[in-house]
Amino acid sequence: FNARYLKDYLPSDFSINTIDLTFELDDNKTKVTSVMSISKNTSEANKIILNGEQLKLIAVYYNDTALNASEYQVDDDSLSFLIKDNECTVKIVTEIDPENNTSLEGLFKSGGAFCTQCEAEGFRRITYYLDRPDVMAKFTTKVIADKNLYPYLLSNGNKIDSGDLNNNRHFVTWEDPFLKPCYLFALVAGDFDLLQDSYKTTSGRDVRLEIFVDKGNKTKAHHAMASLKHSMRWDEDTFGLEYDLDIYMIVAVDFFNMGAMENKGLNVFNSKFVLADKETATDTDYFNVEAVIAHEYFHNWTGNRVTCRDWFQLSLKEGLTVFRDQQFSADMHSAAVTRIKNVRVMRAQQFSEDAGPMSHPIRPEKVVEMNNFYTLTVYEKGSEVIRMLHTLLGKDKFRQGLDLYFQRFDGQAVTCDDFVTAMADAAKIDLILFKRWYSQSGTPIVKVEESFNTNSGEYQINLSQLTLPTKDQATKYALHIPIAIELINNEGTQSHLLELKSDNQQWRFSGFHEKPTLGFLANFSAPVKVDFEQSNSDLAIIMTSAKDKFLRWDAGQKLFSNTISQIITDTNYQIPAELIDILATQLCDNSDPALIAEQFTLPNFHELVEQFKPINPIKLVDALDKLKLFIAKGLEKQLLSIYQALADKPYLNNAQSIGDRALKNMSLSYLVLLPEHHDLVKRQYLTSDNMTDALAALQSSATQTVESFDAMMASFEQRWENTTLVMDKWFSLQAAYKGSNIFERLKNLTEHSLFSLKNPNRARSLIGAFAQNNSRYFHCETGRGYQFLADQICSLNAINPQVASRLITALIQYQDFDEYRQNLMKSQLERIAILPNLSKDLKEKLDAAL
Ligand code: DPP
Ligand code: ZN
Repeated sequence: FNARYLKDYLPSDFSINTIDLTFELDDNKTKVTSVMSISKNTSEANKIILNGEQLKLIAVYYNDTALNASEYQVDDDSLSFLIKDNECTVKIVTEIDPENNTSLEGLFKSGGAFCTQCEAEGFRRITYYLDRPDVMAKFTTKVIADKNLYPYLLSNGNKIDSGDLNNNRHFVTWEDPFLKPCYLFALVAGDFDLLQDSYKTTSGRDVRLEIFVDKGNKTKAHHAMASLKHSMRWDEDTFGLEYDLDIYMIVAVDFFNMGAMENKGLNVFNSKFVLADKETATDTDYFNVEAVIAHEYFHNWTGNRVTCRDWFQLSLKEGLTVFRDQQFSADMHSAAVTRIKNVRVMRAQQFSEDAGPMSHPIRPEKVVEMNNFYTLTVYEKGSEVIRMLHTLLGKDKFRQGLDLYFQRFDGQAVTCDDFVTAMADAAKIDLILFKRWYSQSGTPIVKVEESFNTNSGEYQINLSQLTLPTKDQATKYALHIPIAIELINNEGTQSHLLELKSDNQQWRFSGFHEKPTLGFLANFSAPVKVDFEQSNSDLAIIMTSAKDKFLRWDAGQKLFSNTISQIITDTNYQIPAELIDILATQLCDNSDPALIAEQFTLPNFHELVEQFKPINPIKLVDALDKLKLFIAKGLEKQLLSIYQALADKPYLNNAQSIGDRALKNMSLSYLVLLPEHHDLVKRQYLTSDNMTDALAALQSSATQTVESFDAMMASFEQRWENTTLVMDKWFSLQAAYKGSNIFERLKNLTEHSLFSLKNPNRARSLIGAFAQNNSRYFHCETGRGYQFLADQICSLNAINPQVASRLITALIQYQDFDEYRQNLMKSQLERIAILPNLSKDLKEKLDAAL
């Protein structure tokens, strides 16, 4: 498999101006006819090389004349022939097999429906084409299928024709007036329930909104519809961006590799991010549905109207669109809690990706399989980079920069550099150094030293930055890092934004009577690690007095991780009772229950691995358990009274009620550590009328091996066996079970009639959840946890390489653990590496890791 490099980018020799597609749908022999008008971009161009994979070529016509086999070359991934004229028409007929397409790229079947996924390079599994995002064409799509089985035939744009055909077939023709790259092409055919609504844009355009879901699920689509309308309004209010077609369609399918896909006018969604009602979806699910609906909608401007020149620029659309969806969520909910959730993902997952064998800048320079670069780095760190621009420019200038970006580039395929330059030009600031964030991988460590001169009242901060070498880059340079701080003192807290631009820098602040307490990195103003030792008493001051809620929360997290560090290093360590006093003050503040729940949520296993690596994972799990039990005992009375006060509050779907449930279930997660409170779990499970509470009860039971766990799980299974998304939760709960018979259980689960590796959600719900959430057994001494994961990856390699490649993350980051475990993990990777027909996806990661 060959790597591709950003430095080798060349514009295409040819343009495809229009493409007319005709699909005659059939489970195993779908016929695709493509008629393209092609023109040369340079007079030297003569041979066109079209991408194509897994296609059966039926015929090629050049200006209406069939080419014979000597006039073209076809191999496993391309079709090439001469283009003699400056402008010509090429017709290509191919045949594909959607039913056996388990990779879920290109055209495939999900349940009874046909659907497509073309990003990044799936269109080449539909027909031969210049499958690259800078080739933008006008698409017309005619879909033909059986009328009873597939009453809805959908594609991008506006419906321009429809009618009946022979053999009980019908057709619909769609025309997308906007030029687009083929990764935004979509087709869906099936029988659905349809939820319809409409939206009037600020300028008065009426847009039809349609959400297609499996039969019987219509009532579960209302939240998605409301979320869509909120997103449309928000983007108009915040960025002046309106929708541009007369119709916006969303289709929910059960078999989908990703979360969702922003195809022009026809989003295809993993049903997990559409369907929600209180019985089947948790508050977190509701939040995520809204966020993903918004994300895909926002792509219409940041991604579709202005798209990427090449796939190395993926963060151009993803980093920016994640930033936009995060801002939207922050506006719709508690901004602090939303920010905390973003930061946890960075610290628990992105930092380790950035330090691991697949480390890459947000704009990668080398790619073997593009699907491997839909990463936390490109998405989440990419969003943090946009957020830093927002912080440096301020809200108004950021908006002006975005306006200029659209003014310059609407309808084009552009680069990350183009984006930053537009920002710099609009704000009239220098962002040359800032651009290094796009080319440098790794997480900078910012070291903080402070001093105070009692005589002069001058407070000094000294910052230095260091980025360690990563697998992909040995040499690192200083970055432009915006650092928001608070200087907390009795005379009033000051906020400042420091711009760290070199290896070392100092700042002085005067006029203090006593040393202020430093709140560092307010709102997580940059994606960095901080090296700064603060006393427990300073942390306690920040926890109660910082203006920025993120800082308050973060100080508490530091207190927890300092404590865990002590427990790990000193087996006789006695956790100080003062910890309980500090925490108790937080329980009294009842202004934001969701925030309190976050404050009491310990840093998770993965965040701590990142801080303490290389580490013996079992010691870490033990330390976490010990701290949690200490808090449960120390605050038992308070937690119990909070729990009881909230236990019987009726379910409502509003911020207060969601926050109350978060706080209640946080309390339960501590109380369950004390056997005398096990009955609370059972009671909550039996009396709950919503999935949030039922699931919280089961989660608490799985992690504490509460006696009634199996009985509750059996009743849960019986109730939900026909509800796919809920059964995913059931499998995940089983995977998190902390009993020593977990491996027999896992074996039985993989043989369960409802388990299948062909459905990505289901595969992830068992295998991913085990590797991610059951650290005690995934990392167990025998190596069985690693073996289980490797076995499943071996099977998935042939079925769905993308899903296999995601799941291998837990093994390739072996450097995070002790040597004994590193060896166990490596030997599993070596087993996978010798698979016959190893996919490109896995090969790229294994080559990096071994
Ligand atoms: N472009 C999709 C998204 O992130 C992923 N395929 O929305
Ligand atoms: Zn996206």
